[in-house]
Amino acid sequence: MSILNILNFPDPRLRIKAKPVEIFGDALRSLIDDMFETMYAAPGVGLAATQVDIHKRLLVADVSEDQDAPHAFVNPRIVARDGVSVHDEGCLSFPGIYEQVERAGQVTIEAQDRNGNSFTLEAEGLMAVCVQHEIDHLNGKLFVDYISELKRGRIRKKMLKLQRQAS
Ligand code: GNR
Ligand code: NI
Repeated sequence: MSILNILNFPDPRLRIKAKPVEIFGDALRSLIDDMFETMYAAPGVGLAATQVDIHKRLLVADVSEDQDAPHAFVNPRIVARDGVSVHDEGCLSFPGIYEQVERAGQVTIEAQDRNGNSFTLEAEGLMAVCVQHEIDHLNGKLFVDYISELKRGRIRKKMLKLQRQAS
């Protein structure tokens, strides 16, 4: 297993739209394992393949306290949404940035698991927030796209400054 490099905003690769996963096999399972290891090490509650520069429709999530409830979603689709919830969101591609985002409160997700078997999951609370945030990543959309252009510009400047200092 290995920890993968996470792209930081405003890296243009975060805007690439991911393509469906068509081949299920050892390479996919090994990528999923690496994504879990990367997410747990960060630590984060979710990670989309886009964030590790892999433009396939695949995400991992674990919103449990004890990091003992791993969920992998391959080719996920939200097939129903209900209610509204506003949550303070962070993103591993924006270290130190938190913003309130309004999303659906409950979602029904259809996806495939690591072996290609289809399943349906109803999510609410942080899991619902997380899956919506991750599916946005797969579409090249970021949580700062929901806030004002002024705030987004300030965040962009702050991120670029941090990246200059780090290199
Ligand atoms: O670790 C994460 N925490 C989080 C908190 C509130 C809403 C969404 C998230 S997802 C984020 C990890 C991440 O960047 N996934 O793409
Ligand atoms: Ni994110």
